[in-house]
Amino acid sequence: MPLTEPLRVAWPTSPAEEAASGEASVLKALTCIRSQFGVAVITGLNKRPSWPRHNGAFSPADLVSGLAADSQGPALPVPIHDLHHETETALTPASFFTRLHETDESSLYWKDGRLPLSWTSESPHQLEEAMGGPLSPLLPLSGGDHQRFCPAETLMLYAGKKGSYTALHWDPAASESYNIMVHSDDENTSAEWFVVPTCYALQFYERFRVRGDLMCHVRMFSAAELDALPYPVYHFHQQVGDLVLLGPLSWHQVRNQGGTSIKVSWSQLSIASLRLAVAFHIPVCQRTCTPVSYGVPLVLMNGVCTLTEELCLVLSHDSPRLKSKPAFIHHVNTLSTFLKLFFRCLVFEWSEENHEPLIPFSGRAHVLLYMHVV
Ligand SMILES: O=C(O)CCC(=O)C(=O)O
Repeated sequence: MPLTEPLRVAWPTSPAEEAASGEASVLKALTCIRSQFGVAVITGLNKRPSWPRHNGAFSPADLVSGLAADSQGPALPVPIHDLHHETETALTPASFFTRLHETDESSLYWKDGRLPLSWTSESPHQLEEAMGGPLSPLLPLSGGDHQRFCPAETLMLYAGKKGSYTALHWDPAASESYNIMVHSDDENTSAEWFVVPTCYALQFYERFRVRGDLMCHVRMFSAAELDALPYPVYHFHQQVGDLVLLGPLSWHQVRNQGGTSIKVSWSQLSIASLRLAVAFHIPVCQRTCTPVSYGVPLVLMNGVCTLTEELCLVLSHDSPRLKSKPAFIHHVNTLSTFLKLFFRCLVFEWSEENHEPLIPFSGRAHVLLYMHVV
């Protein structure tokens, strides 16, 4: 099938337009990935007035000085992938960027890196400035991100240029992926994405897992191979200011083009993620012994406990936070979904095929919880 374009949502350029249509734009993108299981790109966020611009914000120099401030001295060496030689080497952030600037093409890739606190944690941080207001539900642990029940750090940095790439993979726990390019050297710099969307993720997995290389993040597929598949595969270029949103279980590969770019990625666990994780991802991960099968049951168990406590509080104190009727109904529906999904995890763990419990709590706790819930 021919390669397909994602939904592109151009972000409004003025504060007045943003106030009028920003929320609707975010909803459109989220509906695309959560209900239609497509791929969305919100473009032009670097043109927002609130996009951080001070002292070359988000530039390589800003990254180097931010990390140096965090380590209260010169920035420490970080692991850099040399994709050509299939090795990993330790370089200081400054020497990594010097090496990149020496050539037009480099297989050195700083991937899955740590971000400076000034970008992601200090208040107000740069990512918050870049993606505040109507965009803030898309930030980690915001909006409908159920990772809040078992917080895990998912923010990651990608810095590289032409010659570097991330091979095809899907993100853990059927989480949604968010990725924003925050810096590029020039207008010829981009990242080329190929995405197999949610609906065909399992089909794709079944077709290629015989080769055994999907889970290892090592295989780059050619455009022709993906084009020949009997279902749509998304193909697009991400430029500075573009935020890519992928639905749960989307397989994706990324190739950097042109000069140096810096991207920031994170993930969210929506209800759709949890449903798909329980139905598909956990069984697949258990077959391949991937530890990700532990995370989702933990999120569900903590979620059941927290949502129940919150509900008790509302019922006993008429808490102002959840007083309004739609919010209350939403809360009850969420708890009910969490309970059903947690049940499914318990049943799965105790089924004939799985004699050994794989989730990290004791059999007794399973049974007590099961009794409590019933
Ligand atoms: O930009 C890249 O190289 C990979 C990004 C990625 O895999 C992600 O954001 O999930």
